[in-house]
Amino acid sequence: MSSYKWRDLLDLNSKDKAYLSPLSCIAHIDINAFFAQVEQIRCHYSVDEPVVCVQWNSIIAVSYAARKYGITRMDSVFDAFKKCDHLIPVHTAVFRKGEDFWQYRDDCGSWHTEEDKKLTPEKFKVSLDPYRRESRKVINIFNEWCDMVEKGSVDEVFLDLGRNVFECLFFDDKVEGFGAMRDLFKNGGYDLDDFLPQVPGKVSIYFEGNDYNPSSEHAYQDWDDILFCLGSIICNKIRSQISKVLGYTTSCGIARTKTMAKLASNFKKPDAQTIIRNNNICAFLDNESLELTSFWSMGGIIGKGLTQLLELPNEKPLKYIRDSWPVSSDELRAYLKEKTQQITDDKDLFYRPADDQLQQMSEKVFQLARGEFRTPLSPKPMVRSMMSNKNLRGNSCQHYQDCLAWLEVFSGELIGRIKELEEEYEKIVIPKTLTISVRTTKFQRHSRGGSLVVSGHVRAKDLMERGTRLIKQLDCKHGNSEGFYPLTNINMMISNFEIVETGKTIVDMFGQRTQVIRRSGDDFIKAGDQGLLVPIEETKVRLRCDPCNMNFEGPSEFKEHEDFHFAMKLSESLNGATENSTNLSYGERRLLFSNSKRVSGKSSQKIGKSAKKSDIYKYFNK
Ligand code: DCP
Ligand code: CA
Repeated sequence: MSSYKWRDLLDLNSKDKAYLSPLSCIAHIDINAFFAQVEQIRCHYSVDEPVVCVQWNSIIAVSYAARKYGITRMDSVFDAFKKCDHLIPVHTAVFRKGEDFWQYRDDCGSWHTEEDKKLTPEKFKVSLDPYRRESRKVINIFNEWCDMVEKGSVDEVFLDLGRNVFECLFFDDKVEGFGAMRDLFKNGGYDLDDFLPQVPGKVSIYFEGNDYNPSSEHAYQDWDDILFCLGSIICNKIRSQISKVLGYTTSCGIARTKTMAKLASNFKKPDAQTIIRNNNICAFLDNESLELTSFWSMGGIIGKGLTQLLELPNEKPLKYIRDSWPVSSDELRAYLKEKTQQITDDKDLFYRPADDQLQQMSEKVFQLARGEFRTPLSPKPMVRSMMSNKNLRGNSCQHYQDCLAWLEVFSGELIGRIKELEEEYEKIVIPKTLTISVRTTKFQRHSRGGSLVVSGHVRAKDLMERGTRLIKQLDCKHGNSEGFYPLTNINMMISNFEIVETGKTIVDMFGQRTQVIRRSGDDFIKAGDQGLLVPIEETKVRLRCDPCNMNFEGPSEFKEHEDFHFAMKLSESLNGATENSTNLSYGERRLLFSNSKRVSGKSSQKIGKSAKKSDIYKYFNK
């Protein structure tokens, strides 16, 4: 008979209960050498070419091909060239001071000898936009497969596979051999507290990836093994789709908890997946030299402090925890309490847990050492503020005009991020407050903030205008003081976000108080004066498409017209657009066709390296 109950299995079907079930099945997937892979694929290098992603002189991501030469993130690009003379450094995209868009400058970088090819922090600001964009595409794939996705960082996620494995076990026609179990489930002749039947003697599914199993335990002792096996098949499919559609290799771990899944994904890189079945948890923790500080959230001072307080040995420290405190976390808590009381001088301690933390901390350590620390997956809360920041070197900001040039960059960056947020949550995000802050050579900080009055989608111009007024005030007040210029830091922050459901018109958003001209696709403007809201009674809402010079009677006609533009955009995305297309917004047209601010031959924000100037396929695919 199984050691699991029907309740444990059925709980997998609940998003709230699955992570707590003894049959929980969690995956962690991390993109290998993320920024380096993005650049390798964008620039059409092969996986065997030693690509590194560079920010100024520093390497921020090392491809696995470059790792073969012993290159690490600690190396400067110059050190890396010493280790591999055919290194392929690719600099991140950059904003140029005074411009509100980023672009790749693929023939530039600090390693070039020609002065005009060097990218310097005095004139540029790094943009991580391309990586966030790629990250979003990967997340979209996870969301297609899984109803519970937690974004860990820009390149990693946790997946609760509960519903996926449940469905596979009971309903997937391609998964054979579980007929008896399916009949039992359908007939419902069981009590939730009944134990599950024995797993079938003959199972015709196979683990995909590396089933960590050093002592060659039988593959299918109980239903958890079956579910992990199904989980491994599902993860392999998800990872294959990412690789096929986007080109990225990933590493994946499948285990009972988030912490174990993360350790498992880190176990084999690149392009691998490791399954830690419940029977093999202790073997994995003990044989693979894992310690308390190996766990996510224990890497810092707390893990180090607990290692000291618990006097953990170097050899198999987690086994030591299990053996020393075998029954419950109460013993561990009592030990920790006594120990902290013995050491009175804080200088001798890395970390002193407060009394009210002891209970929680001892439970956590007790569970971590057994691979049993269960935490729910949580969707990230929506950000409520955003900052674009620049640390300034030398004389790169020595007067008011320089400030404006950096504000252009910030406005462009923040608008890009607002747009991302809007796409991610399918909502309209309207920042209501804007703050400019500067730091002087004398380390003094000065800030000025104020409300931002915008209607509908906020534009770079809105941020720039408001920012300009604020920086003017700062400049008037402090600009002549000694030690103000050159500034050492300047930033723009937007906050106090108003979140509006999409699909609502500006009238829905602001009530029957606004007079609105709806211009094109999603671009609203207020009529009349300086952006003040005008009572609706004064005039009827006008629905108008400026590019086509057409007015519309009602929202449905207007929507139909919008759909026409959307379809045309899609067509142009495949076939190429012309400069006089009415389906492109001003910003899109400028990005695609304006070379005025660009250096020709360089790939730009929306256009891949090899793409034709009018090929917006990539853009609309994003
Ligand atoms: N990153 C960075 N600076 C750091 C750490 C990371 O800019 N100090 C960026 C670049 C990485 C990305 O974040 O590509 C993801 O970080 P990871 O720690 O996951 O490292 P990689 O994905 O580069 O490598 P791995 O294959 O080991 O996960
Ligand atoms: Ca990674």
